[in-house]
Amino acid sequence: MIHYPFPTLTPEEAAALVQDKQTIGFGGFTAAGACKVIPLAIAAKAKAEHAVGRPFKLGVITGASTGKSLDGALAEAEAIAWRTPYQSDPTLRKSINEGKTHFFDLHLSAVQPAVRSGVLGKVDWAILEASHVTAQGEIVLSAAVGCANTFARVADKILIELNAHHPGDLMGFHDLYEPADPPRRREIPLYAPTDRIGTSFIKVNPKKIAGIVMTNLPDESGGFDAPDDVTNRIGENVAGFLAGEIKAGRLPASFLPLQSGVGNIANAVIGALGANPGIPPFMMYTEVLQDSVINLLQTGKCAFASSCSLTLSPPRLKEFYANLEYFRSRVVLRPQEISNSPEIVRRLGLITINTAIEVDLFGNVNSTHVMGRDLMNGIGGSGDFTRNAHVSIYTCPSVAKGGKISTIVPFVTHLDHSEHSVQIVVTEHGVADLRGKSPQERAMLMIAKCVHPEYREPLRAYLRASAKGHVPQTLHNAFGMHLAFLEQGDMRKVVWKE
Ligand code: 0RQ
Repeated sequence: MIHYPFPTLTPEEAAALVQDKQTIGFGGFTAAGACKVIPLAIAAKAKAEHAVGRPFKLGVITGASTGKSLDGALAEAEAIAWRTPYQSDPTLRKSINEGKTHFFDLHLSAVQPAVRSGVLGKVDWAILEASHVTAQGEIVLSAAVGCANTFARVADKILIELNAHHPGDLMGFHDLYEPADPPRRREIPLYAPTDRIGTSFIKVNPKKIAGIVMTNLPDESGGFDAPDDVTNRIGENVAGFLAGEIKAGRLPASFLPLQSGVGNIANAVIGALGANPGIPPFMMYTEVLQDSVINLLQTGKCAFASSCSLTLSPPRLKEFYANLEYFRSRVVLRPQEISNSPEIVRRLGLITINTAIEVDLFGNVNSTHVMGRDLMNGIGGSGDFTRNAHVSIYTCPSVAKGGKISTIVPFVTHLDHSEHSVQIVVTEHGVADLRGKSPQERAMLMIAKCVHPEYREPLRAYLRASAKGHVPQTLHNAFGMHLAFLEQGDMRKVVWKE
C-alpha cells in the first residue's frame, strides 16, 4: 500500500475542484486510457450548476476521441464550450453540428506543439488515467499515451484516475519523448519502429497532483463488426496491390512499416494483409492498434507494433494483458506527436491506409464532413500520415446509404487531403493507382476501377459535359450529385446541366 502525499478523492470531490471556464487536457487516445469517473462527475456538477442558473462550460483538449463517460457525458450535460482535436461521440457530434459546441479540427501530431506554444490558452487541469503512481510523482499511464505527458507538464494541477483494471506492471510499454520547440528543435532520434528514445513514466512534482481517484473499470472501446463481403474485398484489394508492388520491385522485398486508421474497414484491411502470402512479416508504426493487429502479433506476421494506443475490444485487451510478457518486446506506446510525427512518417517510409468519406475523380479526399457541412469525427491522424507517406492509400466502400450515395464524386464537398498527397484509392471494385497520372487520366481510372457500376455512366457523362481545361471540372455541375441526394434522396437522380 503506497502512502501518497496527495489526497485520495471521490470522483465528486475531484469534480468539485474544476471551475467554470477552465481548460482541461484529458489523457488517453480513443477510448483507450480515457478517464471515466472524473468526467462523469464533472458532467453531474455541470448539470447541478445549470439547474440553479449558474454557467459551467469547459475547454476540452484530448488526444483523440474518448469514451462515452467523457465526451458523451460532458456533451449531454452541455458542459463543453470548445473542443479539439477529434471526437466520435454521437451526442457531442450533434452539439457541434448544431453550433452549440465550438470544435476545431487539428492534425493530431499538432496538438502537443499547439498546447506548448500557448495558442490554446492556459491548461488548468491535466486529468489522466494511470496504471501505477508513486508517492514521488511518477505516473505510469494505462492503455494509451495521447498528449498526457505534455498536459501533465504544462497544466497548473493534475488529477489522476488510478485504474486497477489495467495491470500494475505496464511499466516499460510507454516511451515518452517530448521534442524541443523551434528554434531549438533537433531531429527526433527515432530511426526504426522498435527504437526507444524516452522514459517509461511521467515524472511530476507530487505537489502538482491535486488528488487521486481509485477506479476499476474497463475501457469503453466498442468491438468491431465482423468483416463483410465489401470490407473483405477492400482488404483483399489493398493486400493484392501491395503484394504486386513488392513483386514489381517498387516496394522493397523486406516491405515498409504500415499505418492503418481506425474502424471496421481498417480492421479488415490489416486482417487481409496478414492472410496474403505475398506480404512478408511487417512492422506497424501507427496511432491505433486494433484487434486484427493482435492476431498478427500472435502469429508473427506482424513483428512489432509502435502505436499511441491499444484500441482493442474488451476481450482482446484482456487477452493482451493476460499475455503481457509476450507483448512486452513487441509493442510500444508513444505520445501522438511522435506516433504521428510527419518527420518520422517520412523517414521510415510508411505505407499509410486510411478511410475516406468521399473521394473525387481527381484524388482529393474528404475524411471529415458529410455533404460539406456536418462533421463526422475529424481529420485525426489521417493528414499527418497521408501527406508524408511513402505510399498513401485511401479506402472506402464505393457507395453509402444503400447505394443512394456514391462515395466517388466529381468534386469533394470538403477537402482534407489534396490530390498531391493521395496516391492510391481502393474500393471493393478495385484499385486506382493515381501516381504519375494527369487529372484526365485519374478521372478515367477512378471510374474504371473504383466507382460502383451504377454510377459509372453518370460520372462519364459528367466528364463528357465538361472535358475542358487541365482539370475537367464544371462548376455548375460539380455538386450535382450531392444536390440530387439532398433534394431527391438519391445521387442516381442527377441530371447534368448543359
Ligand atoms: O454512417 O453508420 O450512419 O451508416 O459514415 O462510415 O463506412 O462505416 O466507415 O466507420 O471506417 O468511418 C471516414 C468517418 C469512415 C473515419 C470515416 C457514413 C456511413 C456511416 C461511417 P452510418 P463507414 P468508418 C486514424 C486516422 C478520419 C480520421 C482518420 C474517420 C459512417 O475513418 O473518421 O482517418 N476518418 N483517422 O454510412 C454520407 C458519404 C459517406 C457517408 C460514409 N459519402 N456520405 N455518409 N458515410 N460515406 C484514427 C485517428 O485519427 C484516431
